[in-house]
Amino acid sequence: MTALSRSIVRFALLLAAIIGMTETAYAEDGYDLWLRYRTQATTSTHRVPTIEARGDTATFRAATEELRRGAALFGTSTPTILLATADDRAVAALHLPLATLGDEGYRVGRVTLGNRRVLLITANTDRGVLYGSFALLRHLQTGGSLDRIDLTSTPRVKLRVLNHWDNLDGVVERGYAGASLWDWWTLPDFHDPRYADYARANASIGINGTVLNNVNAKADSLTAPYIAKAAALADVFRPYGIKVYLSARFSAPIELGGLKTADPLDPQVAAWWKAKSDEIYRSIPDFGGFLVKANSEGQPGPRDYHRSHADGANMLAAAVRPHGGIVMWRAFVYAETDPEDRAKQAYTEFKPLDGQFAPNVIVQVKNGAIDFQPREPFHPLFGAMPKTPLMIEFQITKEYLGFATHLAYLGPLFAETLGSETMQRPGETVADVVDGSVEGHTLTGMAGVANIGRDRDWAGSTFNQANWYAFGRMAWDPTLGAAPVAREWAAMTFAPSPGIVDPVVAMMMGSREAVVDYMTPLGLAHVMATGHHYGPGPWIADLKRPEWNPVYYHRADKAGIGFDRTRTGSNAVAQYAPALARRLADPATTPERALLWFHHVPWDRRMASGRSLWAEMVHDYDSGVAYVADMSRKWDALKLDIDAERWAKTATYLAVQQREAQWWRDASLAYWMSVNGRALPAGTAPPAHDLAWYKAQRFPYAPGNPQ
Ligand code: BDP
Repeated sequence: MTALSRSIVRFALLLAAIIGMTETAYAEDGYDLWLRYRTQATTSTHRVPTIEARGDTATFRAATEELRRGAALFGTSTPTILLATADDRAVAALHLPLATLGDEGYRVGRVTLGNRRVLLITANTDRGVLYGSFALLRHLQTGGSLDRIDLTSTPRVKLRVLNHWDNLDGVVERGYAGASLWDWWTLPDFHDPRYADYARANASIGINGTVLNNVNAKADSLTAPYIAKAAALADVFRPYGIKVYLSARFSAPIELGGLKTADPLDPQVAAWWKAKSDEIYRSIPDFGGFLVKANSEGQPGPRDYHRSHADGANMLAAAVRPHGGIVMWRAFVYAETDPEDRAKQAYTEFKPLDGQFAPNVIVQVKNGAIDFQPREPFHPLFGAMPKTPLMIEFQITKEYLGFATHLAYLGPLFAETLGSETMQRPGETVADVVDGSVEGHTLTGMAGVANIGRDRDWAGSTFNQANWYAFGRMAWDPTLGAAPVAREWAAMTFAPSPGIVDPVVAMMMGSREAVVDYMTPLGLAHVMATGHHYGPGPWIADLKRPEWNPVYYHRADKAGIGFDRTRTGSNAVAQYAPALARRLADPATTPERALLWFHHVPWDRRMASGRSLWAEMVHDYDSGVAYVADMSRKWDALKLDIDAERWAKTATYLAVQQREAQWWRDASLAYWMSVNGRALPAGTAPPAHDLAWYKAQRFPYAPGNPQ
């Protein structure tokens, strides 16, 4: 298309939008997320569906209102939509098999009531009805028809929780989408309308819990004024089925209660927490409970008093138990003084505690054993603590995957971890552990470190919204698959036409692998710059604690590269099930994508491709960079199909990503060459600068870095 005809098309579209002939919006800023409810129809005439709600709770009202918002999706053939719970007389008379839906599942389908055909959204609870309403809207947004519609679904995981690493001063640790959404200062008085929109977005993907404050918690969150503020948020979220949780600082009895100790076995400490919990429940009757980061990265915890993590968790669990609350106790621990391989420490600490946790404790384990890297093998605790409910923690915010500006769809990362076979029992996957099916645990959960902030588009970029979306959908059902979820999201976020969905999903599906390729190929990890983790820093070797230094993780020398986690090294492989441990103990049977995570191997090692390891690394860096260029090409081709504002921001971010992918590749190669003294394979472009230049880059104000 020539520039002139392109402008003509643009002008026509603009005109059409202005006179209301089409719903193609030009000023889309991403605020509406995937809840846009626009149609592709060229006419805006539609009838408003008749909605009959057989219930008058705030949740029923939220469902009704949402369906009204989406009225345009129903087009002209509008059925009567009936919202009713299973105990409604008319619904009960239908004898539908609703018992298996539990208290959050739903069923959407056409039924005949008396002599009326209606579209029935039913469930055992009003929350289920709300989820069903969102499912119906999603079905229409993704191009589904109302003929023979039959949507039935029950969540496989009970707690589907966002973790906000939001500080009370509005700074979000590892946040790249602006300040915290919670305006603690004007709470509890002012209810920013965004709070309700946040709740709608979460309910639409099945998220049913939110931890409001950072795991690096301040005791202040547990004071009366802040409890009142949290209660105000809980009031807004309640109709949407979302419970509020708080991160608890373990030393709060000292800081707030004036006690001399926070020893979990001290009766006064236990009594303080009990009284504090009672106080919280007086304001928030459905308070979810506490999330705790203890004895990790300087946080206080039971180990300070020579008590175990179980002692600490159980004491808190006893405080919330009378109210139905739970404790999510994090396993992300590595001690300041412990020389053991960092990847082994959580297992070493927690595995012996299996069976010692109270029934309302769930141990929250990061997807991998280090820290949210672009790729990590699944955490060895999954499958290793059968008597303990384990929830998985993913990071939705991309601390180590290019912040908000890099396009990296995390669906494949979530799916890869959840689909990993633990080999503890035949066929057992991480998802089977997480959904509790292996041991029959009913307390199950998935946590995602939120990527949400005050940015107009909530997540810092349109494509980051997909990671929030995918987290919720895959927490509801870990077996959904990354590609189907991406398709839904693309259809809802842009339009349900293959011309848009196909290229967008094609961009997304390889995007995380591209980040792995240009940052941490073949099992490398934690080679990012210090503190903010922005950009490459594989050369860093001067930080106080060994495991803070990238050189600790890659161990590159003249002969080879990689962390030996076999018997000749840290023997971390032995933390996996024996059959898997055997496989990972041998470089020949270790998947190449995890090679350098488990093995120190020579630069000359022959890879499956026939290339040497060194040539393979160079090849991976180059493919990562090339993938970004290809995403840009695909995005350019969509220019006329996507509203100008969202298109332009993404295009700009792709250009940033291109530059930074190149920087990662060049800096990494310059450094590896300084270590291995090798030349680049023939035909490979040399780094743009010398190593000293890369080493000299400083970014003191990179976002998200706690000061
Ligand atoms: C790391 C982050 C740090 C968090 C920590 C955690 O760099 O900011 O506090 O994880 O999960 O990824 O506690």
